[in-house]
Amino acid sequence: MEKYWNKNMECATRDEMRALQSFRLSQTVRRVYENVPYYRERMEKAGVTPDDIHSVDDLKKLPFTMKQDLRDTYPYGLFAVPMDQVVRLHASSGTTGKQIVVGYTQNDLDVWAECCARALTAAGADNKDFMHVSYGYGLFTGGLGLHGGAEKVGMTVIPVSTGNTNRQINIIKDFGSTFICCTPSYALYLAETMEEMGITKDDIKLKAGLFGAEPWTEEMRQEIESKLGLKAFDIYGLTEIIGPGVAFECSEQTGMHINEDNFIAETIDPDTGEVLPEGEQGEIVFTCITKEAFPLLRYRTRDIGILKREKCSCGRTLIKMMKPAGRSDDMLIIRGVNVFPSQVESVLLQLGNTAPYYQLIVDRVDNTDTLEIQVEISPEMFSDTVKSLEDQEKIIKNAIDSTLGISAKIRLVEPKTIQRTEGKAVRVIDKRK
Ligand code: DLL
Repeated sequence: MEKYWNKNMECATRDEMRALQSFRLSQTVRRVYENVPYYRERMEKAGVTPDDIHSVDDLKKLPFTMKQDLRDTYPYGLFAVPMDQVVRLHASSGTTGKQIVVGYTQNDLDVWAECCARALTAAGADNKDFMHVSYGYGLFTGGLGLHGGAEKVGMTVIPVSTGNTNRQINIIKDFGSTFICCTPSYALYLAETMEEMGITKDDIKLKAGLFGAEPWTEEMRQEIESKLGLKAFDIYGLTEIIGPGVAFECSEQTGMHINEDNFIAETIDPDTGEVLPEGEQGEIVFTCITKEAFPLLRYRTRDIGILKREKCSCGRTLIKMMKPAGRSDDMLIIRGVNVFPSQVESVLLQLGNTAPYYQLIVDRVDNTDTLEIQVEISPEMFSDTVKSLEDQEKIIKNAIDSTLGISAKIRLVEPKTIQRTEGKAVRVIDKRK
């Protein structure tokens, strides 16, 4: 039996949801127009006023908001309430550029906890479960975001944060954690460390995990599930919109339901800004329609994804986004060809014989882009003959070249060579920059 946290919202009819979205959108636009001079100026320039926004169909009249707008108004220029109503700040540095700051009212924190509570409930959690939170606590939204959701569900929350992997495993074992959340790459590192400590999946009680904050493939899901003995669910979000819980997976596991009563999603052509029909791949854009302190309008996420509204066996009617292939700014252009690190991950894990650790090293030699892929081999392979390693290298090279459409140099490296991370994995080193 599928469990819901808020069945009214998660299973609303299309008409009910659209009416609610339209109402909330027009209210948010008016509030933002009245309280945020930056937005008012942008809207005036675009020739729109709140009186032009009556329904979701009018969304396209509004200008986009970009990360640069957040930087230009740093730190509080886009806040829509006085600071005495702001009870929490979070920040995100990203890999490049100045950090951005976001704020929450008490009501925003409640909305956020509800979004995460829906995700946890969809993964099967209830108040009898123990929740091990290995996302970082602090300015990063992962730790405190899922913490709030788990408390709302009434789970016994274990706020471990990142670090000291051996200790984390002892806690999972001794405290009887049944749920865990961390990045998918850290989940694998936990599995690897567990093996070194001689602890098997039968010694722990984990039954499900919520993994996100970075792209990961179906193959990686299978790897995590078999090594940790749990069911792995995807969870998506970004600091600018609220944090984790913007979208979450249900038992069907064919995409993530977007919490549409709080965030309206669109896909656009990243080059022209044109809105694409549902089902077409494009850049995902979100508009917050319940946030008080930091309600972004038409925020361009840079995440490349597909929106699908199909009947889901879980009973939820919330639109789904397919696993993002990656970010348009993570996408590498190598000799003119678009390459996502997730394509490499998928090939490697399908082939087997390698550990799920890899890094793409891109450089420019004599004006030509080069791509080297360092791949960790499994400890079993490591003890093989040179000949069989060479054969393996060839097999990987052929598979990678035909998937990516460009030629890559494959370098097999010893187990444990590629650095493990507690947060988001570093998949690319681009020396051209
Ligand atoms: O990563 C929030 C989060 C925490 C999500 C914990 C899920 C779990 P940021 O640090 O602002 O926030 O990074 C947001 O991470 O735009 C995507 O590019 C990427 N991302 C997040 N979740 C997923 C996912 C958090 N499930 C950026 N799959 C987003 C693929 C994801 N990419």
